Amino acid sequence: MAAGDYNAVRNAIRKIIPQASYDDGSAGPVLVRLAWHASGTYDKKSGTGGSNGATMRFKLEAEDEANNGLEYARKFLDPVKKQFPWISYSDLWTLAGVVAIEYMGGPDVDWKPGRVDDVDEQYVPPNGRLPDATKGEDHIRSVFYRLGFNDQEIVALSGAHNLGRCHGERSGFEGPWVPMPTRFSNTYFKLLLRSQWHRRKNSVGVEQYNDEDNELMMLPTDMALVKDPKFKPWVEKYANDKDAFYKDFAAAFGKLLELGVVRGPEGKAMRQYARAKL
Ligand code: HIF
Repeated sequence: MAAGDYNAVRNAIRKIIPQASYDDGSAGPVLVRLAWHASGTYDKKSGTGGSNGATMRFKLEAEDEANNGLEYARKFLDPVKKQFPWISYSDLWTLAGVVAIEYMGGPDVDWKPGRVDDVDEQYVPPNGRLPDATKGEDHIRSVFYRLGFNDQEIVALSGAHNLGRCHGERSGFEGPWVPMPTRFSNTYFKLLLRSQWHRRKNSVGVEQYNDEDNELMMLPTDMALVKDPKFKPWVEKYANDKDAFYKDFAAAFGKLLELGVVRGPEGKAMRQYARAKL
C-alpha cells in the first residue's frame, strides 16, 4: 500500500469500527474520545500538549485517570497501524475520530495529515489538563478557553456526548446519554432540554443525573450547559437546528484536532510541535 494513501487508512479504520463483543457493538465512540483526549491537553499560552506527538503512548499520560478506557481505542487501532506503518500515531488517532464520526452518521470533519511522533517522555503534558465531569461552568470555561474555544464552540463540541456511554470502572459515571449511542444526531441537546433529570448517586456512589427510568444520564458538566445563561441559548439552537449543529460541530472538532500542530507554509506539520519543553 502506497505511503500517504489516507483513503486506504480510512477504509481500514471503517472495518474495525464494528466490534460485536464491545459496548454497543461499536468502537466508534471510544475512538472519538481518543481523538479528543489526544488533542485536549493543549495549552494555548505555552503551546504545549495537543495531538501532535501522540504523547498518550507514554505511561504518564496513558495513566492520567481521565484517560481510563482509552487503551481499548488504542488497541482497536493496532492492526491499522500494522497495516500502514508509515502513518504516525498522532495522525492515526485523530483520523480515526473523524472516520468514526462520519461512520456514525455525523458530518465530515476536515482533517489534515502531517503530525509526527518523534518525541520522548519529556514532552508529555502534565496530568490534569482534561476536564473533570464533577464540576460546573467555570471549570468548563477554564479548560476550553485554555484550548482557545468560545462559548458557542464549547456547546457545539458538547454534542459529541450523543455518542457512547460512561463506564463505572473507567470514570465512575454510568450509562449512555441517548437511546442510540452509536448514531450521531442532536438528540443530546433535545434531551438536555426536555427530560426531567434527577440528581442521584449511581451504583458506585458517584453523583450524576438520570432520567425517570434510570436509563439515560447526564454528567454535572452536561447539566451546566442548561444552567448557564450564556450556554443555554446555544443548546436551544442546536436542539432545534440539526444542520447548524452539524456544521458548527464539524468546524469545532476540526479545530480541536489541529491544536498543538504547528504547520509550515505548505501545511505540513513541523517537527518543533512542542514549542516549550516542560
Ligand atoms: Fe466526554 N466524557 N467529556 N467529550 N466523551 C466521557 C465519554 C465520552 C467529559 C467527560 C466524559 C467531550 C467533553 C467532555 C466523548 C467525547 C467528548 C466520559 C465517560 C466522561 C466522564 C468515560 C467512561 O466512563 O468511559 C467532560 C467533563 C467534558 C467537558 C465538558 C467532548 C465534547 C462532548 C470534547 C467530546 O468530544 C465520547 C465520544 C465519550 C464516550 C466514550 C465511550 O467509551 O463510549
